[in-house]
Amino acid sequence: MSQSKREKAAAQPPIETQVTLREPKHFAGGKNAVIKSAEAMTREQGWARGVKTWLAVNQKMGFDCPSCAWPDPTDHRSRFEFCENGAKAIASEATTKRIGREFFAQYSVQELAQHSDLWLDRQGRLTEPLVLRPGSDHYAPIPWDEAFALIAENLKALASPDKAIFYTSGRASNEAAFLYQLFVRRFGTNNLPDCSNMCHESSGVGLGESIGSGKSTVTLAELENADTIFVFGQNPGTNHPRMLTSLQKAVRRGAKLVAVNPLPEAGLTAFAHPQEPLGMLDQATPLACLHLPVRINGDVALLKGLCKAVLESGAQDEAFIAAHTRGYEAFCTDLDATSWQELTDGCGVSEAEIRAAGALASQAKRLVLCWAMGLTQHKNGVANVQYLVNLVLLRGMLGKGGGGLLCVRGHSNVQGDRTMGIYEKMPDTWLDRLGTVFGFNPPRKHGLDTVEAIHAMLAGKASVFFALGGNFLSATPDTEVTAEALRQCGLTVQVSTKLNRSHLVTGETALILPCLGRTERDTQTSGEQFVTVEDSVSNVHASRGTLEPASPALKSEPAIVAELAQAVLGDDWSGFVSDYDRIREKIAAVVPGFEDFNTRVRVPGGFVLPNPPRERQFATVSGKAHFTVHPIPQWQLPPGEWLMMTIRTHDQFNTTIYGNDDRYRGIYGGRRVVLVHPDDAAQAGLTKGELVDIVSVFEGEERRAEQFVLVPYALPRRCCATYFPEANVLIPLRSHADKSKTPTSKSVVVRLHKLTSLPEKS
Ligand SMILES: Nc1nc2c(c(=O)[nH]1)N[C@H]1C(S)=C(S)[C@@H](COP(=O)(O)OP(=O)(O)OC[C@H]3O[C@@H](n4cnc5c(=O)[nH]c(N)nc54)[C@H](O)[C@@H]3O)O[C@H]1N2
Ligand SMILES: Nc1nc2c(c(=O)[nH]1)N[C@H]1C(S)=C(S)[C@@H](COP(=O)(O)OP(=O)(O)OC[C@H]3O[C@@H](n4cnc5c(=O)[nH]c(N)nc54)[C@H](O)[C@@H]3O)O[C@H]1N2
Ligand SMILES: [Mo]
Repeated sequence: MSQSKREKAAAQPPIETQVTLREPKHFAGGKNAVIKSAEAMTREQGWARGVKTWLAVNQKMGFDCPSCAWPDPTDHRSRFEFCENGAKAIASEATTKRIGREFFAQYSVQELAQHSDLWLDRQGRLTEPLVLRPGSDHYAPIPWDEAFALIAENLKALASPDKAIFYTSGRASNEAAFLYQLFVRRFGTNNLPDCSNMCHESSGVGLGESIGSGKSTVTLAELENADTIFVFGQNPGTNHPRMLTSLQKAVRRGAKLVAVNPLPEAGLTAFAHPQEPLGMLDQATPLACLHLPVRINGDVALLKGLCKAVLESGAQDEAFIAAHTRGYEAFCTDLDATSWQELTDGCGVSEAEIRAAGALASQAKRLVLCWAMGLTQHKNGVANVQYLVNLVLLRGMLGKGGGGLLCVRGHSNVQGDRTMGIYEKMPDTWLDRLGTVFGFNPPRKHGLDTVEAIHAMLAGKASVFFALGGNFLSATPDTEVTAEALRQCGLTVQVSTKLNRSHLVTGETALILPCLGRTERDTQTSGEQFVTVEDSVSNVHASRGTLEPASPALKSEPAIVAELAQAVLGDDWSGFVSDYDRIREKIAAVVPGFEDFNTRVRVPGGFVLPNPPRERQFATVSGKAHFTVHPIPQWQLPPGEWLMMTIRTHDQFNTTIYGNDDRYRGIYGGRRVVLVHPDDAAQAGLTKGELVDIVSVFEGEERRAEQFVLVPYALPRRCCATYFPEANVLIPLRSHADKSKTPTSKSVVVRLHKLTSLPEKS
């Protein structure tokens, strides 16, 4: 479909190269965490409203923090149960700023696209449904019923339901997600890609194959009681700050913490708890006793080394292995045949360091392995996760009262959304129950995941794109390609709280449907409603907003989905909207583990879903847990090429930019930076502060991101780091993990091209 008269809006944020560099920090938290929380709160909300949200967040009768999926303590909750970045997320959502029809009359989509992501977010909350008509450059108001009718008309006109794509971001509640997948499957497709495809999909696939369940096997209390904790590829100081409270507790009890990360992240080095008097004085507790500066994507080699060290010290749990696993012999044969030289070459960490960490893993009585995006976003992301499983199986640490796997999730309800059926390939048994409870035959053909959905839109095989939250354009790889894919669509629809770039790069017709956020009261005809979420350790609990909605025209996500379903399917879904207990009754009937949902979720703190691997029950093909064998990934980088990871700063939540600082890494006032080892920089003739273009190289194709400021930084040789989403333009759509299709956001081969120098800023 052509975009008649509309000029293209820029898919990438504008180039801004101001940056100030200071020394990186050696601890996370402290007084600055409190100061920054208060700054965000006062700037966006004001004190009265701000304190009201602070007192309700993560409390048993309050709302679930819209930031990460870190669990809440079951017993000892603090009066302020949130972190600096939770405070920023709340401030961003609960801001008192508003944008409505005047704003969109003033700015065309092309003009809006000239602004930074920070600017877009700072404009305030969306307040009414908006439409961008064919040929027009400005969004204009549209009544809700007309918006639903427009979507219904477009969906019904499709030659097949498979020509529509229904994306979900992991902030949607269980109730919204369940209704949404029901509507989508009743409409006739499994095209339900979600942010998880770009996130922990490698974990889900790897864990599913190896232990028969894609979820963590430990509780929060078990983490805090562990004696040995490894944190792989995760930056909790920024992305899961409340995890530092748990790590600090464990370390104070004598636990040993090992950080496996190319970067010496401040949050893994030490933590000053901002709610402790000494913490407020920046007195920090040292955390990791060992930092293994693994090369980017060196984890398979490193984990093989750890396993080899465990075997050499005879610390394997033979009884557990014999009773509960398969594949042990092949696993040992592979390790025997792998030399220490191959292992150290493969990860860039010395044999002595691997052996030191291996000794800790061997001696552990309660070993917990935690991980996040540093492991999943590689071609061999699934293999990375399966080697974590191998190590845990070797030590018999599943369901042993304390040890296990902690897959640290991102979005606050991404795990719950999957439990509710947001998945392009839900198992047949699940679909059978859905069909029986609702009296229809759900489609069985697997749907499209995120990468496949982009290909389908590009090829004209899908032409309606609907997003329940998120920022598809900026979160997905290959920004310019994804932009073209979205521009090919006849209709793109975004259910959103705040303005983002996916509202600007659209199909021929585009809709913005503004919804309530977590912090807001949700009142329906039967009274005030609550929703539910599931955290990283499978705890399901209620979330009740406390604030007056940003606008009377907002609808809740369940209401939007239900009204859309009514418009498309012609059924009456109003019962679901008037009382969310009616949705939960159906969830209880369809989803295993949710029996008596309405009663159990009303118990303060909620309930924990069953976790078969903890009981040493493995729903794998053999009924046992599986050791797996994978080769060490080989990176033969010719001179002048680097392996790049795209990571988050301390001032963003994914594509939502709260500020321009990355305080712990000492980078202030700008986001367009590329971090390289000082010796690599010197060798390449590059100097601190100079501007480079980054060119990625993949299967003979080149992609360019312009003008990044060079920052010498302590990371392994031949590795470099940039920030997401500015660098997404460099990630080829076809470069994704085997089996999980997670884009390789942390393994991008790049060259750095010299430009003219910037004036010295620091
Ligand atoms: N404040 C805030 N909180 C968030 C988010 C946010 O953007 N802001 N995002 C949320 C979401 S959706 C998610 S998924 C999580 C993300 O949480 P993280 O996974 O912590 O996020 P990233 O910044 O991608 O950091 C990945 C870490 O992995 C390391 N790393 C990169 N490559 C490798 C590698 O090859 N091997 C190893 N061992 N390490 C590597 C990086 O140095 C970095 O420390 O956080 C969630 N919470
Ligand atoms: N290069 C690179 N790319 C990555 C990653 C990476 O590490 N590197 N990480 C990947 C990961 S882990 C993830 S999870 C994805 C994230 O992908 P997404 O989940 O698609 O992106 P977000 O930036 O979290 O979405 C932010 C938008 O969600 C909307 N929103 C916020 N709250 C709500 C709400 O309550 N309801 C609704 N309906 N909308 C809301 C707002 O409009 C906001 O602009 O990005 C992935 N992309
Ligand atoms: Mo994520």
